[in-house]
Amino acid sequence: MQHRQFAGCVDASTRFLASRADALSAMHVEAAVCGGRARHRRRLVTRARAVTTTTTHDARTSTLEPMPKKLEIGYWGIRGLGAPARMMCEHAGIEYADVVFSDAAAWFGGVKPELCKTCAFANLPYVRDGDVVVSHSTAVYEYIGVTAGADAFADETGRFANAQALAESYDLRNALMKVVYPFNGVTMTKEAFETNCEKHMEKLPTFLAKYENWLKTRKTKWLVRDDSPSSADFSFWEMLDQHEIIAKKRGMKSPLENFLELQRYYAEFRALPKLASYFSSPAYAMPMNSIGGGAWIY
Ligand SMILES: N[C@@H](CCC(=O)N[C@@H](CS)C(=O)NCC(=O)O)C(=O)O
Repeated sequence: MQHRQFAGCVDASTRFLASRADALSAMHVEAAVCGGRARHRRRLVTRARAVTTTTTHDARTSTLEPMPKKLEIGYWGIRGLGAPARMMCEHAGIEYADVVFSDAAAWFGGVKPELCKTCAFANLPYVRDGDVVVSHSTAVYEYIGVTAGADAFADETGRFANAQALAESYDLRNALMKVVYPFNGVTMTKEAFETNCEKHMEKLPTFLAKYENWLKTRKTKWLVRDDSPSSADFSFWEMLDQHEIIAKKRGMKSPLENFLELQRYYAEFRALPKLASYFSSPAYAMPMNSIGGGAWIY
């Protein structure tokens, strides 16, 4: 797999997008860059990434896999809700522009109002595919999943299994966010964070047991499929990884200690060859949560 990366270089990525005749993408990157003054220009980090379409991917040999497409993912410069979308594109070998906003003005005052003309729900993350704009993380993951083939389930049972596993991961994410950020009114001080984080980690096995039992009941390698992770896997794995990191940072044991099936699952996902370049990329090294947003843990 060949990657052309233009890390942290707005002009290069803009040129890249334009050279790919993706006029709308280029316009939005320009809008993000030019929407602010020069200092905004310096602070906005836009990365564009290309994966050659000539690469042969195992997954695409399946009849379930549609042709690769060119997408744009927009999110802040954190893992947050953006990481699963980035991972999904990397895993599928989809050609995509990873538009990273590090300046609130560039998003709220520039790109968001523009995208709202197409999608009134426009938010971060979003995925843009030509004229189509989709926001809300789970819908974004599902859009990429359908586009990439990860969510091309053999029947409706698979679709609803994926929807449930995805919704459960969002519940877990919401529980974590009450601890991580002050804006929800629950964790307003560092002291409250220490207490709430402890309680959250104590409650985490309740979530993990559900996933452990889900895998044992379904007897599938991934949450829905055997042959490929689906959108729910990318979302849930990100949650597993964030909790592993939090546990390490706090000198705690792995939350997966008593969950053998999840240990297998976590390790096998991390070892996916198609994600190797993602795990060694700056995208995986981004903080989990926003320092500017007041997160108590990154
Ligand atoms: N329910 C939405 C929540 C989106 C959201 O809260 N996005 C945050 C970052 S995690 C944001 O800063 N959005 C920018 C905005 O409100 O325009 C989702 O799942 O995507």
